Amino acid sequence: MSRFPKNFLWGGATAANQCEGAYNVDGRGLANVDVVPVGEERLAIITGQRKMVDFEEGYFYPAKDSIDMYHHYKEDIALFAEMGFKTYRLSIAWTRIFPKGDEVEPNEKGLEFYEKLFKECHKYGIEPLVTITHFDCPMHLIEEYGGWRNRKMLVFYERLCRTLFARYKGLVRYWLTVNEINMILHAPFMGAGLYFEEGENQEQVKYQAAHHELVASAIATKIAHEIDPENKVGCMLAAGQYYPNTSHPRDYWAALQEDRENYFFIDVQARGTYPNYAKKKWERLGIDVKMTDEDLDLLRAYTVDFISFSYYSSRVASGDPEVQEKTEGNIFASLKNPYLESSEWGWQIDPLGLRITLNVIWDRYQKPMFIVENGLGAIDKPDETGHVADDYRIDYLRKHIAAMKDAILEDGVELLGYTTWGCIDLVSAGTGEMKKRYGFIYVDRDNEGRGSLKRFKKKSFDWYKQVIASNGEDLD
Ligand code: P53
Repeated sequence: MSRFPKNFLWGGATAANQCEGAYNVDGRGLANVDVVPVGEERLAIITGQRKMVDFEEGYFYPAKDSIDMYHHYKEDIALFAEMGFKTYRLSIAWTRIFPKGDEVEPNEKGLEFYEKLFKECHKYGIEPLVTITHFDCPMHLIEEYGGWRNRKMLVFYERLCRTLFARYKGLVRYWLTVNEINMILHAPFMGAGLYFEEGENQEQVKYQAAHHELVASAIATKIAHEIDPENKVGCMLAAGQYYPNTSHPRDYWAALQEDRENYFFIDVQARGTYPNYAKKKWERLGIDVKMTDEDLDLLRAYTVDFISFSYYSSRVASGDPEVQEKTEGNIFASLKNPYLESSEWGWQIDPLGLRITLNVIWDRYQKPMFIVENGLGAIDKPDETGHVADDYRIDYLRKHIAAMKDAILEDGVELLGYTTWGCIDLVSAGTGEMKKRYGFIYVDRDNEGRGSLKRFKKKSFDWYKQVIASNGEDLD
């Protein structure tokens, strides 16, 4: 009988800015994600259309305190261990290590924090999986240099990587260079610290910044291997296969174009060269991405060891300009798929789409994969004891794990592990809300920042524990 691989890495995932809080503690500097408030203007700010570079009067900034994992990490990791996590994906807050981003010497307090955290993981046999930058860019680098549009970012990012790889050698083996690297096209301020001036060619700026991120990622892979040959470096894509809206060839063509917009990044990181379709597109749009021969050598020589991605939903594309009905509530708004149900935030639920996505990525790259985000954002209603009966979340995860199992056992894709998104409730990246919860662990905190911050196990906590204990055999 075929089973999940013996060393399959089950676990959960978070990102620094969405859970740590303690935004000004122990020398931490200000980052882009700190100054993104909840509310109507959030979308304009994360997309770089409205400039907000500091805290402004009259806004609420949820990342300032978040669920204060900075001070609760021992308690939280103990809970992860109780579920049997084999791995915990987290991200480094760049501004804890280099508060402004361009210093030469790192902030020892910041380095210590993650060192303690990684040791805490190892105490329980949990392998840390570290995202080097997850929607995270020091504000100083944005104001002084323009964020990733500036080539100097290569130097600052390399310094960050060297510092991390040297300091955490033996403690961390799995690294992701840039979270959801394709997000730069959809939420450029959140993804890459970009905001735009009036009349600027935004596509030009985004692709130039993307080039810098891609080269930086190759450099990171190079030095990760140099510092410790045990290191495994992955890229990270916001994935979700596009379906054609109908069998009309122009709809298939549209879906192919949309997929390419996303796979473009992974084509470079996994294959090492810019695809022809991208060069042609740039030509057509008058985009001139400045790159050196050395850049191209680095991209070619240092491709990633594995491909990680987030998956929440599949997407739909149409080549018919008349077809317009979009799903809501998602930076990756796509056409509505009439065959699928939606979450409370309008994200469509498609477990088979995960199997499809896994197969497409496997066919395209033949590199080991890692699902590093998947889950259901929902409104949880705790009873008087704080317990949440989140059967809807169990149902979502069960179906997605079953689909992943089919991809491994029936289709033969190579998958290293699976980490659910927001294994403990945290602040939503898209909306900044607290009430959009993904966790196995409920955190008493609301949209306005009120609450005791107490942690409670949800029903899904015990369910996931049993999934891991049975290595994915017992999903009921
Ligand atoms: P939230 C949109 C579409 C796909 C992935 O998102 C996305 C987003 C951003 O909204 O981001 C990833 O919190 C991201 C996480 C984020 C998670 O998906 O908006 O890597 O930081 O929290 C879920 O529900």
